[in-house]
Amino acid sequence: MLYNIIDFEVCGDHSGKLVALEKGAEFPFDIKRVYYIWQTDRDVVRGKHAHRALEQVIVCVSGSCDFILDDGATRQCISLTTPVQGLHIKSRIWREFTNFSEDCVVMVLASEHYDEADYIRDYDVFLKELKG
Ligand code: T46
Repeated sequence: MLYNIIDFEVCGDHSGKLVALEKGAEFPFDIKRVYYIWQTDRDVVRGKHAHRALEQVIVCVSGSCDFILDDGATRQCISLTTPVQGLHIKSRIWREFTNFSEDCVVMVLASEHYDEADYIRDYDVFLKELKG
């Protein structure tokens, strides 16, 4: 499985909408880090790596962008277009993301603290580690 889509519960009425993400049955891991990305030009390709252990839930809280996911056997493109869904990516999945709308803000909820040693930034090394 390359990814899961999590549908968030939305509170709100005519005064606006709210999504709360808390540790609990509906969330797949304990959140240790949150970061967000914005002001990325449409054609920039970010990511281009996999993680050895890290899991993430990725939410496009504004605008849209496309994620290309790859497990070494299958490659799939998923468009993120709504703040009411999260893209859950487990470890050992190669990801690239691009096609950013001007108003795109990507928020990432991560299962681990930042650790450069957790990154696999070379696609051939990624394939080798999958086989190993
Ligand atoms: C993913 C997408 C959605 C830090 O210093 N601390 C951090 O917590 C992070 C995430 C990054 N950095 C530094 C490390 C690099 O020098 O910021 C620079 C860019 O980081 P990274 O290559 O992780 O950025 P993206 O936008 O290519 O990818 C990130 C996630 O790492 C990635 O797994 O899925 O956001």
